[in-house]
Amino acid sequence: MSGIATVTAALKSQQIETPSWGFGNSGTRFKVFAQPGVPRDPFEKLADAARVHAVTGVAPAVSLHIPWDEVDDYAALAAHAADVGVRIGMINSNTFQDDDYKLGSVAHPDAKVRRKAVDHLLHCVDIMDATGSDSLKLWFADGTNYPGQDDIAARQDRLAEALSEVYARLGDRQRLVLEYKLFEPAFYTTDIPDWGTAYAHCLKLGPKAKVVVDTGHHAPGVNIEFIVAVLLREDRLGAFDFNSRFYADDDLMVGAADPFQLFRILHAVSLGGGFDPANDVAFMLDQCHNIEPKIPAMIRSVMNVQEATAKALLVDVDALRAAQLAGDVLGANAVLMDAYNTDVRPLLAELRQEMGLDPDPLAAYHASGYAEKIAAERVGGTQAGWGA
Ligand code: LRH
Ligand code: MN
Ligand code: MN
Repeated sequence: MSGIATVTAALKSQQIETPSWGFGNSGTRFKVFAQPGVPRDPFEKLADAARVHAVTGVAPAVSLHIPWDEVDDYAALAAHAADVGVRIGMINSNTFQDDDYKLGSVAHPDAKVRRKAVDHLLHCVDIMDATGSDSLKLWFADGTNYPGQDDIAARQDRLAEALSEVYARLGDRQRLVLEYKLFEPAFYTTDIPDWGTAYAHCLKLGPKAKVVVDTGHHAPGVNIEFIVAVLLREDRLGAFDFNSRFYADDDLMVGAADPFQLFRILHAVSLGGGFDPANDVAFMLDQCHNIEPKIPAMIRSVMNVQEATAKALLVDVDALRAAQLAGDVLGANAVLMDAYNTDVRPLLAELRQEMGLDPDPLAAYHASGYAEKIAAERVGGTQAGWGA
């Protein structure tokens, strides 16, 4: 295959997973601005996600968040996903919304609360069984607010014990991916604050445990591509939660705040073999659309990941290696910048046409009349949102 054929083949096979919660109403702690046509249940969230896939062709999987997406019949939900043209992706656990979790969930000092949290995680594995999902995605809000509030090492022990019980329950084709976050909602210690802590737990658990890099979960200035390169080298990069941020965990559309960082991260993915489907790196979006229309925002985000991926794949790796080995600092940097500064939009438009799609996914969505249809149909009932 020619260089460009390899790039287009990789772009066609890349899958970008969308989050069910990104289709619901969300906001800040100051206000949730409700939007017309927002889904009222998980079935409608899947229908909306299917529209994103229909116009982009690369978003066939949808992450669920439990209990936000709790239903009585998961086989029916999976069947509905297939009917509308998508499938259920990762199952995200939620052990942060009950009053019981005030002092934590799996690291809580009280064994009864830990039991409740682990039971929820096991319930999530049951849902994986019922839906065919292969990944359990774990993020814990656990931590403390004040020095002395709890014992840091004891909390790690409790966390490790909970993780190993869940790990033991996984089937042969199932895995868990563990997400870290520097702070929030805990402000003094967070029990999994960084990739090192997540990696240490994954190493102890075994090969079916990998790390999730949420691009909004680091201190400002952290070199995320370095983390990605190291995790890929250790075969422990499980997934991305893509979003962008200016300050903290802003959950803005991916590629909006710092497209160059997104390119650098995806360049590290490319060099580390992360685009090879055999390496099982999931490219997920984890963002909340507070003021922007949700389905178009998701389409835009998928396109932003595709554009950054295309640029990363266009890096002339041979020229880069030659410049690096020759100690040509400026030459090596120029190779990278040439790729970053390439306008890949015509390439992606052509690729979409080859896939039988409209070259302009947003225009295709707007022309479809879907937004008007759901605004008219979805009246009454409670609109699902972040936390509903
Ligand atoms: C935590 C997080 C995690 C949750 C999601 C709703 O900040 O990134 O992935 O599951 O937000
Ligand atoms: Mn996340
Ligand atoms: Mn987050």
